[in-house]
Amino acid sequence: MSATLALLGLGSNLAHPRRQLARALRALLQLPGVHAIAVSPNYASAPVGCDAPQPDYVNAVAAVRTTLAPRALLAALHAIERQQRRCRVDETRRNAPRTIDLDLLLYGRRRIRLAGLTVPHPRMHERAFVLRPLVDVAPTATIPGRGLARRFLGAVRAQRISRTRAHAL
Ligand code: PH2
Ligand code: MG
Ligand code: MG
Repeated sequence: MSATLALLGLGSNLAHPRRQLARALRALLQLPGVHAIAVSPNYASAPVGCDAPQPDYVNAVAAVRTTLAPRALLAALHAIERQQRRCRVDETRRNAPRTIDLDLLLYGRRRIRLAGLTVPHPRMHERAFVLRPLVDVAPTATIPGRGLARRFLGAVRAQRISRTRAHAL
């Protein structure tokens, strides 16, 4: 089976976010059928779209080559979230704070609409904390149906994000 380039969003705003991102990356690298190509720097930003105050996020994007089908890849991402004690049952509020959030942003040039899985991620083009690290690792990435990801950077420049250090892998 041929490998597909997938772009994954990582985010955390609880329990030592940088460590959470490093731990999730290590787990990603160990997945059978997933080979990391590039990982962006970490970026810190205020929470977007949250109704109550919560800590700032640390975000990054990883580019991987994978032979896993989209559903299998998503299941593997959810398993890593569970290993890091992300507790979805506590997340009665939309966008509740989380130890780790792993999002399948892009899967090749595919558009996918399945229950619980929409690719491209429907809000990725509106979020600086996704676009900036995505363009770092994949400068020519295209969001199917929308065009070059980097073309959306201008529209989100009012969203403040700042490069921040990374925890050792
Ligand atoms: N994730 C969300 C909601 N809001 N804000 C920032 N800055 N970073 C995130 O990763 C993030 C968010 C839902 O997944
Ligand atoms: Mg998610
Ligand atoms: Mg998310």
